[in-house]
Amino acid sequence: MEEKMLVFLKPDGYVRKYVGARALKEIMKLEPSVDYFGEFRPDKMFMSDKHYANLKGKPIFEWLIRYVTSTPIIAMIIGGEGIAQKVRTLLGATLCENADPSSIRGRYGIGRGMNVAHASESAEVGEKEVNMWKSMLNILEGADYESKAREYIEKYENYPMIDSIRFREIGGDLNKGKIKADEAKETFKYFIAQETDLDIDSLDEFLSVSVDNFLR
Ligand code: IDP
Ligand code: MG
Repeated sequence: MEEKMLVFLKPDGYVRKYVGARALKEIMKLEPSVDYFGEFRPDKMFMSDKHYANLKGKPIFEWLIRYVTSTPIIAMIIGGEGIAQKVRTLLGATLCENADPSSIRGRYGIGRGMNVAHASESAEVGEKEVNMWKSMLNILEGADYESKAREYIEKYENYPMIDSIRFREIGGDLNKGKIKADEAKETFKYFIAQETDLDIDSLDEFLSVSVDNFLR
């Protein structure tokens, strides 16, 4: 049965242009139908009370909401036979260090819960999330969202990328107290500036969240 699901590039996948394009390219190889593709800035209330409401009370919850609202995201509604399971297999396990090294999260995640993209975990969750998000997104009848996705991939698939292992090394040193938070933040800023076309001065909260990711 054709099922629908929600996928979005989280702030690291949005800011690190090659990483996001690469993740989208792998997903598009599954040849899904594309019902929506676009940039969107979710507000904190929507993410905490709706999208991630089931995770309320978890120790990572406050950090998670800061993370996913630290920049805009790229949201996508896609469809296909068994699509949720296929995309989840491409993504890999939740925590980057546990994910298969050939998976999207294993290869491209900054570390821990900074893991490139969200994808509905099943057909049932997909239906729920698509309904929840549809009312927020401005979906235009007859728009060619598949072309928009392909244009985004083409634009960014040859962007430079800093090996995610370098982010994880800095994060590990920070976690062990070998370097200080402001030093880690400066290094992340130096890396990210090479990977993005966004104004680096607009990414201060994203850089702070990236540092805090390794301090918990
Ligand atoms: P999923 O994204 O693989 O479905 P969920 O359990 O639904 O994983 O958690 C949502 C998001 O919360 C994860 O993708 C990740 O960003 C973050 N997260 C979940 N558990 C942890 C954790 O133990 N440490 C750090 N981040 C976590
Ligand atoms: Mg989930």
